[in-house]
Amino acid sequence: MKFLHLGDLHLGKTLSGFDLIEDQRHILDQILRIADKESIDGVLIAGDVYDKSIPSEAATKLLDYFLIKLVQREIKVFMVSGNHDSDDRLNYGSALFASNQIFISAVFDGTLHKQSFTSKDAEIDIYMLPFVKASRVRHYFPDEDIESYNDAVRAIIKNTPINKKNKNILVAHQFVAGKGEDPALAGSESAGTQSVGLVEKIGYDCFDDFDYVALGHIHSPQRVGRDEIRYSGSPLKYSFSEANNEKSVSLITVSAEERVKIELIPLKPMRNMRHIRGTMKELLDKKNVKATEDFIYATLTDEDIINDAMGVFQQIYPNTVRIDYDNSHTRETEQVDISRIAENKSFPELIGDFYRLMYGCEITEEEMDVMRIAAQEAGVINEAD
Ligand SMILES: [Mn+2]
Repeated sequence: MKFLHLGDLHLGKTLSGFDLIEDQRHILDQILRIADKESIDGVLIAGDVYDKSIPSEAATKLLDYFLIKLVQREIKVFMVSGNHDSDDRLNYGSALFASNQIFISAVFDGTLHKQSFTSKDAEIDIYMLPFVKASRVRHYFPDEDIESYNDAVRAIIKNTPINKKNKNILVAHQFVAGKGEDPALAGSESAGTQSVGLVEKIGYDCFDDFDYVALGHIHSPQRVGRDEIRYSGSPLKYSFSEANNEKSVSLITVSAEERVKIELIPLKPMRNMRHIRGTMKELLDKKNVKATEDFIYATLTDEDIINDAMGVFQQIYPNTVRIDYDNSHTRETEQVDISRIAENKSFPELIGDFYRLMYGCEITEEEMDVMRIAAQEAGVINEAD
C-alpha cells in the first residue's frame, strides 16, 4: 500500500497579515495530483491540521474540500490532532467520517486506536496518537509514573498490544529527538505553543516497534534517529527562517519487504517566500526583478535609510512582508555592548541620552519624574536613584 505523509497544514494561517488560503488550496491540489499519479491508498495527516483552535470559515471549508476530494478517489485518511488544533473540535463527526474511510483521532481516550488493513502483500496496522499532554495520560494509567511527555507516550505504547508480525505505522504529533541530536526547527513551530522545548522531548527509541512513524510538529522535513521515523514538514514555508527550506511530501510504500520505502516528492508553492539582499537600486533593477507575486523579505545594504522603502518595494513586489538593513551603521550598533554602556551611567543619564537620540532635544524635569516613578514601580531602580 502507498501512503502520503503530511503534517502541519496549519489551514487558515496568515503571514504578517497576508491570507494564505489560496496558497494552501494550491498546495493541496498539488498533493491530490501526486496522489493520482502515484495511485495512493491513504493519506496520513500528522496534526496541526488547522492553525488555530477556532479555525476560520475559510480554513474549515478548505479541509472539507480536501477530504471530499480524497474520498472521491477512495483514498483513506488518517488524521490526528496537533498542539494548534482543538482536540474536541477536530474530533467533530469522526464516528460518521469513519464510514467514508476518514479516520480521525483527535482526543486521547486512554487507548491508542488502530485501523487494520489487508493488502495483497502485507497486513498493515495504522495506529493514531492524538497530541497528548502528560496530565491527560496520567489519568488513564494511575499505576504508571508519568511526569513528562516522554513518560506519557511511553506509557501509552507500553499498554498497547502491537502485533510485530504485521507492518505497524504510527501517526503522531510530538517533539521527538534522536540520540544526542535534536531535530532542526524551521522557526514557525513555536507560535502559540509551549511544546518545542527540552523538557518535552521524546526519545525516538520508544518507537522501536513501528515500521514507520509519521510525525508532525517540526516544520522542516527530516528523519529522527532512523530513516523510518520522519517529520514530513509543513507543505508551505510558514516563516522567513524557512525561506531556503524546500518543502516536500513523503511517499511511503509498505510491502512484504522488511523495510518501508520512503521517497520525497517536492512541492511547488503558488507564491514562493524569498529573502533577497542588496541595495534598493540593485534589487529593484529590471534585470533582477522576477516572480513579483512572491513573499519578499528584503535586506537592504544601502548606507542611508530610504524613505518609505516598504511603499517603494510594494509597488514592484506587492507581497513584500519585511524590510531590514545590513550596513555599517547596523553592524556598528550590533557591536555595541549595551549592558556595558549602561553600567557606567546613572538612570537619568541613560534616559536623557535615549530621549536626545529619539527626539533630538533635552528631556524636561516633569518627563524625567514620570520615567523615574515608572522605573521605581517596575523595580528597575531604587527610591534613592
Ligand atoms: Mn505545526
